[in-house]
Amino acid sequence: MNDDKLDSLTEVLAGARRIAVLTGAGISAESGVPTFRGKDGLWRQYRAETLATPEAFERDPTLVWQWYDWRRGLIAPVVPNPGHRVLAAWQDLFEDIAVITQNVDGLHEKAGSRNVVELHGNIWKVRCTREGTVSESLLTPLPEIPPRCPDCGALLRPHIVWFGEALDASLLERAFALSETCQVMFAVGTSAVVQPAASLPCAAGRAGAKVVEINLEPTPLTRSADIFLRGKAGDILPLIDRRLRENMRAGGRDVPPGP
Ligand code: BV8
Repeated sequence: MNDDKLDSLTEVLAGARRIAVLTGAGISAESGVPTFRGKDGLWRQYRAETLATPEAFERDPTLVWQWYDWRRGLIAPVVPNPGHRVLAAWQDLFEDIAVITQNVDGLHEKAGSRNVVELHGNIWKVRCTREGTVSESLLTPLPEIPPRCPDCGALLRPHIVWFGEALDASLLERAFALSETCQVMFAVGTSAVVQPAASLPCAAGRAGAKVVEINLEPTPLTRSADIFLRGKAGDILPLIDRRLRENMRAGGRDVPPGP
């Protein structure tokens, strides 16, 4: 990343109070969580419509649960990477930083981020298909597939938003409000194709925020972003963090050491 881009970004950040960050599977890739559309992505081995849809669950709940149980097993041992940790540490630098994630792996909370909007749910939560009650289920592998509600015996489903399902309206409203009132909006590790999440950075830009994209490659968002930083989130976010803290200290701010 060239120094001018880094300097102009850290200048904007030094004056910002409210930051919003939309993250996708790419921020968890360096923790070992497979992405969806990458060369070794989840969708390469499976077709989305056969698994991550309500119709698939209706047709074959065992198959869908086998896939999620396998993913839960993959995610259980992974830990947050430097990208997650920088975003958590920025809670001490900015008045307000919100992480809006499409990921279901829970790694932002594990890294210490508190204001996290999980747009697509969480792979460690299950929901009763009859009563709608949501509970946490950390057992992996699952003792029985498909799992059933201990209260009523109905099927449990992953508390995850599938294709063709509406997102939680209050979460989506909160995500747009955060995007439209921030001074800087990051889009980190997302292919920016899944709606309505992909519309958030555009909404932020229309509301006057600086839009900064961090990705290995350009996406449909890149042409409208103010700054595109090409590379790994786990490298670029720590680089921004170091330069930002240097600038803040030079400006006389008492800044804690980075993560
Ligand atoms: C809805 C849960 C309406 C499942 C997921 C408008 C236009 C077109 C289509 C639609 C539209 N509105 C709705 C749709 C349909 C659909 C959609 O958007 N389809 C797409 C594919 C075209 N949207 C929906 O169905 C949504 N529902 O709108 O409902 C409605 C309204 C009322 C009533 C009824 C219905 C629901 C969308 C949610 C679907 N669920 N996940 C699960 O996880 O099992 S989406 C799934 O994709 C994941 O959540 C994932 O997070 C998300 C987005 O993918 P990314 O996170 O971006 O991951 P991806 O692999 O694609 O990309 C990774 C990126 O990281 C790459 O760019 C790569 O270069 C980069 N990268 C890799 N490594 C790194 C890196 N970057 C930096 N550093 C690295 N190290």
